[in-house]
Amino acid sequence: MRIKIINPNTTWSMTEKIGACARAVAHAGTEIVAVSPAMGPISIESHYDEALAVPGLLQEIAAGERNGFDGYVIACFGDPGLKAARELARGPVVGIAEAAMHMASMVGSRFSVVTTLGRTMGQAWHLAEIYGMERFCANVRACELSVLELEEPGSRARERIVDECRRALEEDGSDCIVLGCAGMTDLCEHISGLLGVPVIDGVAAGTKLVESLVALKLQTSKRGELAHPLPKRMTGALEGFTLAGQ
Ligand code: 2AL
Repeated sequence: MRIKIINPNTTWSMTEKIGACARAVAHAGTEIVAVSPAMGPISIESHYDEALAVPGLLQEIAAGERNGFDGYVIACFGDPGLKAARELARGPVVGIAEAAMHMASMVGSRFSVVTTLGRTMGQAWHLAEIYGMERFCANVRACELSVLELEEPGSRARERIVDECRRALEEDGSDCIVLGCAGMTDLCEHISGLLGVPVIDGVAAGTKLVESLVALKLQTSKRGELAHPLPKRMTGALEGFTLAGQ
């Protein structure tokens, strides 16, 4: 089985970390290929960043289809481009926010999301709402850390995140934590060890969900909304995204 994990930002140190964490949970027979798009923002922490991350992400899905991948994980907590990626892919495509929230709903009664900047909290709430996870989501909290601060060795990021997770359990009435950024993937075991509750990292959750869907031979439905997009000419800078007839 071959799974492609796409970190939709272009910071490769983060992509390598994401790949290592996915490999650590995948079966020995599963090949994990972790990539960043050839173009896009270096981190995703606004709606603008998210919109501009999507074209490069879709290029990676299209390339994955040509190269025979069985499934995909979109490794950014805003789940950018998820539905468009599903239209292009035959196999399953899972976003890390949807994976983490669904898994959290199965191991706890209510979860708190602990994310990076306060401005990304609205998107996390929006996703909880559209996934039907709002009733499981006790709160969304931010550490006011930028995504790239998570990549800085020696930064106080880890302590700030642990503190916020602890406050979440004390104040939100939640019994498990969802990590709100792919860049937090390496902190999962450390935090669950300290706090003694399930801590769900979407990269691991997404990898195992895609692995399960592929093993069950469950592909993206091509009947209706998620059918391959219609053949269409794209113009200007997006000319390369023109879709020929299938
Ligand atoms: C993210 C993430 O997972 N990757 C990224 O660049 N931004 N999410 C976030 N809430 O900051």
